[in-house]
Amino acid sequence: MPSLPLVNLFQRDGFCVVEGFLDRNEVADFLKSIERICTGATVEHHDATRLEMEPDQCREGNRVRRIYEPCTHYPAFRALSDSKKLLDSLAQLLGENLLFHYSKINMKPPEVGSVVEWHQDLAYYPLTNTDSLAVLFYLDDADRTNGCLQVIPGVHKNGIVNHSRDGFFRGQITEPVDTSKAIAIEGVAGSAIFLHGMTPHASAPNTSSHARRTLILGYRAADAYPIYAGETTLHAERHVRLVRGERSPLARFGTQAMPIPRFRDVPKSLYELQRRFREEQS
Ligand SMILES: O=C(O)CCC(=O)C(=O)O
Repeated sequence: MPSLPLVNLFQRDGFCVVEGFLDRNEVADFLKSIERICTGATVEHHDATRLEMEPDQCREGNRVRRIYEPCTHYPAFRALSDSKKLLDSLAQLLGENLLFHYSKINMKPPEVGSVVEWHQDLAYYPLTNTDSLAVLFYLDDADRTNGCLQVIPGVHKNGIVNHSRDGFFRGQITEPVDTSKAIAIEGVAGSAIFLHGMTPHASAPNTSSHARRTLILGYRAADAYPIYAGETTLHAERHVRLVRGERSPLARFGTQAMPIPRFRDVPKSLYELQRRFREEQS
């Protein structure tokens, strides 16, 4: 039976995977850039506006957890975010008028790479409609041992589940998550995962001796306008730019109710929000 076109898979499952989206040379070049960006960074001495370090290291520890906004700060990543090949794929999923939203590189270093708890990206930044996605590019081969992405397919049309407790947004789903249908997306370096903003996803800590570096680019339809949720909305909009088509004079409203996250403060990252919640629970 021929497999469904990717756009149908994306609509049905809330994600689709394109193996070999980046070729070996592109992956190697991105890894070299990452090495340059991280060289010399330690817990004690690093630019906290650009890098987040793994916790639980000594002051000289050099394991980076996340690189913030590579597509804003570094030309090689910017070029990918503007590339025709990527935007052509995105146009099939989100339409011809596209906004770039955010970018990050989650480093998941060997042995220590942090957990990412179950969450839906759209819970973080409510929009007037749900045409929003992230593209995750594996820059290393990823499997269960180094914390490949896990998703729950087919539930992205069911709305946003609760990410709050005691009136505050916690950065993760705060009710029991039915993971019986979850799948682990193992894949070779260069694979791209197109992940709908409503698809619940997570990843385990890296227990292997291999890194699992993943470059993540967020996009949305130009008529998906941010719903103001306080200072964090301004924070989330800082890197937004039109990458294809035109800005929309109209905000399109979907049929989904959008919970408004109430943040205690502007969190450093998802990892920190989730850690705080875990600590409060224990
Ligand atoms: O790095 C991962 O495994 C998942 C990342 C993620 O969900 C996020 O950063 O929002």
